Amino acid sequence: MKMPKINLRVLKNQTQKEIEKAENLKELDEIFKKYLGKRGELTQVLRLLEKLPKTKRVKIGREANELKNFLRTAFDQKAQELKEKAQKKIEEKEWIDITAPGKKPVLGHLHPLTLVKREVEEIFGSMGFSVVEGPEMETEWYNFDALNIPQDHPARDLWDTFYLKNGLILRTHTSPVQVRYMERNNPPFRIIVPGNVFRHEATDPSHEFQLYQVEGLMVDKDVSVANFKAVVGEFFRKFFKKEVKFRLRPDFFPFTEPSFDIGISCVMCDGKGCSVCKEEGFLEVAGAGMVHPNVFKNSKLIPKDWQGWAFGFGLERLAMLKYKINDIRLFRSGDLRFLNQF
Ligand code: FA5
Repeated sequence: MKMPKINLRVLKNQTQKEIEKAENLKELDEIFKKYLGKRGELTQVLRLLEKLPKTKRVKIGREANELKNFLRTAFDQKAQELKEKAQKKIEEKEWIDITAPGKKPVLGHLHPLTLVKREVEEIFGSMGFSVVEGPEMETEWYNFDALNIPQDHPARDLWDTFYLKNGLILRTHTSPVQVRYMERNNPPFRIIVPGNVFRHEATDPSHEFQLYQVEGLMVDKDVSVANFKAVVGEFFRKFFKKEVKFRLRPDFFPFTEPSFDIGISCVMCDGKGCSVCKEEGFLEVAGAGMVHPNVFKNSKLIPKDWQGWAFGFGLERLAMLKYKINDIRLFRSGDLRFLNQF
């Protein structure tokens, strides 16, 4: 049989070059198969050996086996090298410096009105007031009639009302909850009612069409304006953390008699007069008064048996004074430059 010409040196050079060029383990495996696999070029040579005459067989056999061992070592070394390279790449990509300071997760924070609402609840809570809630969609009965505001009474014009298609309205104040609560609970009691109210009003630095109010109601056998002043004074002291100048002025609300509004010395201008307090030096923060006998009647309580006072604070106005905010519209603007300061 005529043997094909075998040039082991050429085979060696060629294999070495290809091994050298392999970029990854897959490529290297292909090269291994090409030369040392079942049908690999060197494997073929080894298979043909037995067909050679003995003299040649020994010589070529030794050389071919030496080449096989040499190439195996070369493949192993290259495989090791590629594995290390791949590992290094992964490490570079996934390297973690466990001594580096951690990244703080960005946590949200509470809205300034929520902060103020919670603080108001806590302060009144410390004076024995419970927190009560009522519906934002309200009947005209609770929002007006039960509060001594009959259909044709001009006082209805005090609050510009949003009327809903379902026959209800968006409550214009938190006072309807006074009646809702008194219908179901026997005095004595003290409650506050924080909640959203809605008014079809034009906005300006101190007016919004959606605002938060906190209603307060205290009913007992012998409750007076003096009690009211003491409680409100204590609230202001705790809320502003200092002695605060405030004034009660006669006002009119159909559901209180007498009625007054509460104004606080404007912190923006120190009482000198500015756009927030409309040049008055005082900012109106609440309406208040002694509960009207008709409201007791409409709440199924006997007026001569009970006395009570009530107030309705504007929560935004309190927050404006506390944090020196000069425009009420900022609260619901969603402007993060404003909100992130709290
Ligand atoms: C009332 O809403 C009465 N229900 C308050 C009350 C309760 C009186 C119990 C007597 C007894 P008034 O409309 O004045 O009253 O609103 C009360 C407070 O809400 C105001 O003093 C003010 O602080 C705030 N407020 C009212 N309207 C607005 C508005 N458009 N924007 C911002 N704050 C407002």
